[in-house]
Amino acid sequence: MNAAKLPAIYATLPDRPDAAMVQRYHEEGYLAFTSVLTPQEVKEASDGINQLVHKYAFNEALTEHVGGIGTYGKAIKNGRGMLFKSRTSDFHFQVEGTYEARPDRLDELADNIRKFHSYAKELPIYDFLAHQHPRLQALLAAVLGEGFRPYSSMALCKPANGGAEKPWHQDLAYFEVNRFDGVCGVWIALDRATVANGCMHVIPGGHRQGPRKHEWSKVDCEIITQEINPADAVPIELPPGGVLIFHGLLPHETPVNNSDLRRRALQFHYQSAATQIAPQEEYRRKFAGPDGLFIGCDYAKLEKSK
Ligand SMILES: O=C(O)CCC(=O)C(=O)O
Repeated sequence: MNAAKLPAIYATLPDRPDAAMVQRYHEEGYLAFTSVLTPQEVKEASDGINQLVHKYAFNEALTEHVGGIGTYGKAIKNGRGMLFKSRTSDFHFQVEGTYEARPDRLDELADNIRKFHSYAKELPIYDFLAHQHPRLQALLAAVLGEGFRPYSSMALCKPANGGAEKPWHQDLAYFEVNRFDGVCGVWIALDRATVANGCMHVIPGGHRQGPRKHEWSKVDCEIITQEINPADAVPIELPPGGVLIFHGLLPHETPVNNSDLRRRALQFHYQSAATQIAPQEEYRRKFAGPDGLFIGCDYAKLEKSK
């Protein structure tokens, strides 16, 4: 591997990222830092997942309990899994695959969560990490410019022994916005993330090629195989508290967790001041192939295939 191919992983996140770091983000589409959160912050953020499961799972007053996201479970593997939806906000979480959640086994349930959605306001630690952590906020201002705003909070966890893959995709294949140069994700490891338990893999510089064609497979929405070369990918292995920031067009994936160690991570997305939610038609015209047809994750098609 030559020096230019070494993953852009730094030991520490400075108070103010320097110009070379910011340039590297724009060239490679990502930066990673092994040591950002304190051990106490990692523990609080990880314990928070158990706290939220204890508060909301099987609590009929707070959550509605449904059998799979919009019943997409019949069409794609990653749409399976029991879903607990808040009755008063967008907060919801989904259990991994066919795991049978039980009210008398809530810690076990917390170890078998696949997805947490819209959770940033659920606990002070998430609010702090998403909106106030000084060095993360400085990093976001450096890559997105002043005036950036939160777009979403969506965490994927990978239970030990089979936590499912998230295949190759670009986040902007999902996000209906008016421009593609001002969205990024911040991914925070809560457990050690390795190749064996499903760490992030990215294609350095792959954001510069623009939107790629996605289709629904039996697993999820993914970039078609002709438009991705896994040999170009680098794994981003991180210790607990390590952070990856990545461009909304950067192709990335996480493999199945075949190890006996769980892999939890938080994720927050942000949009620049100039980036707005777009009418669906405008977004679909932009995230299009040479023939002008939409090539992102088309939920209407998935709906039909149910
Ligand atoms: O954390 C993961 O396993 C993958 C997260 C991801 O790629 C996504 O949510 O878009």
